[in-house]
Amino acid sequence: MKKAVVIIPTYNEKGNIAETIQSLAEIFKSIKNWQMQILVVDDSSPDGTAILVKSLQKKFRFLELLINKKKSGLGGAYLIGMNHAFAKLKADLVFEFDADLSHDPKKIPAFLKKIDQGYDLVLGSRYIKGGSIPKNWGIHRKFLSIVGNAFINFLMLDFSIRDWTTGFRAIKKEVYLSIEDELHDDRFSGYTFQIGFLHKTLRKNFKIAEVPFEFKDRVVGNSKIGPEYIKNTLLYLMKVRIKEILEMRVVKFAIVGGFGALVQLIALSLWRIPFSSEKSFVIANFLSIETAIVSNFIWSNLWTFKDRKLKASQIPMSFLTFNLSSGGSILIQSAIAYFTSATIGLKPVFTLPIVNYIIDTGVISAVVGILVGMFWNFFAYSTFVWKKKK
Ligand SMILES: Nc1nc2c(ncn2[C@@H]2O[C@H](COP(=O)(O)OP(=O)(O)OP(=O)(O)O)[C@@H](O)[C@H]2O)c(=O)[nH]1
Ligand SMILES: [Mg+2]
Repeated sequence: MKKAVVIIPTYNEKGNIAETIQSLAEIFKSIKNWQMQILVVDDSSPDGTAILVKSLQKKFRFLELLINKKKSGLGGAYLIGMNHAFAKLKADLVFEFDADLSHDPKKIPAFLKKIDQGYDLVLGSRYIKGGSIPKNWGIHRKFLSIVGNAFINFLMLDFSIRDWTTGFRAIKKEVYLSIEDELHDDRFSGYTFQIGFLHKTLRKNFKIAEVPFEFKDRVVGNSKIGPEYIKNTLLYLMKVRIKEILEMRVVKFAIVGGFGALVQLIALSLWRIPFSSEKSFVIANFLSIETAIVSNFIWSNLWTFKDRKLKASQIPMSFLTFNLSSGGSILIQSAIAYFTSATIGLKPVFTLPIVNYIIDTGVISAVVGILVGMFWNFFAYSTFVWKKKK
């Protein structure tokens, strides 16, 4: 039979832990196809939570206790707990569960059902049908929780997960093993652990499901969550997103292209020093374009397409192809300009306020030309110059 361990991190939960364990024990009686266990991870709570848990072990055979000498934060407690559950207790699945009666133990069979159906991680969700946050929460807290989650959805450009910050979860061993190495980082010691864990699971394409539950406010004891939580979580998310976006090839391509335009302008003013006469402006202009092309080629090879980096022997031919591809984009832009003037003609469309600049069909066709040209360049670079390695 498969084994599931419910991990409960505790810090000063003497007033809650007995009732939490009792209510879990009730539910366990109804679960037939999973062997259920509880693992309390206490950070040597000054209120003596661990002493109480020890006395409860006599009554509940399935109750395990781990004691941390130092306060290690929520993430630290879960890391130690998961490691113990999977390595020592030979669990196939763990639950994350709060000690303060906020999570509904009656929902555990619904989580297990999702796991049996093939999901890898199940979230207890307050923001899907059937789930809720406490009615008595102040407008401030409701706003923060709802808007915070919506913000994360937009930041991630992922709307498949409704409750990113929930602390009620079921996690399969495979998920933990595949991201374990990335979790031993100071940033994950606190509440950031939850968001970081979920983000990494999502990126590894594990199957995630949500089960609704009604979140109950804690009645006894103090919340350990502080304003630090919001700041750290947002900082963490912004950082990983910026990193992810900068790793996208199109974004690198656009940055290299933008930088190339700047190089071209600077090169033009430099080439005009040796080629100073009016007649030789065309030469200076050509050389500045070629300088930008060289810069684009180097940065594309070192950064945009670094996973397909060219061998030294390939560089001369590839540079020629690169030049021809870039020339293709000039041809496309010229063709669009010709087509516009020959068919629609150059007509004013609207005037930009303040600067009084007239946007005519010529300007619009140039913008379209640049975009189509960029599209062509990206296509040509990735198919002809930096071919996919087989
Ligand atoms: N071992 C350990 N447990 C912790 C630590 N911080 C929080 N916990 C436990 O983690 C669970 C969630 O903490 P809470 O303070 O209830 O956080 P919350 O549920 O987001 O906030 P509230 O809505 O105010 O209850 C509880 O069981 C806490 O006792 C810690 O540093 N170490
Ligand atoms: Mg709580």
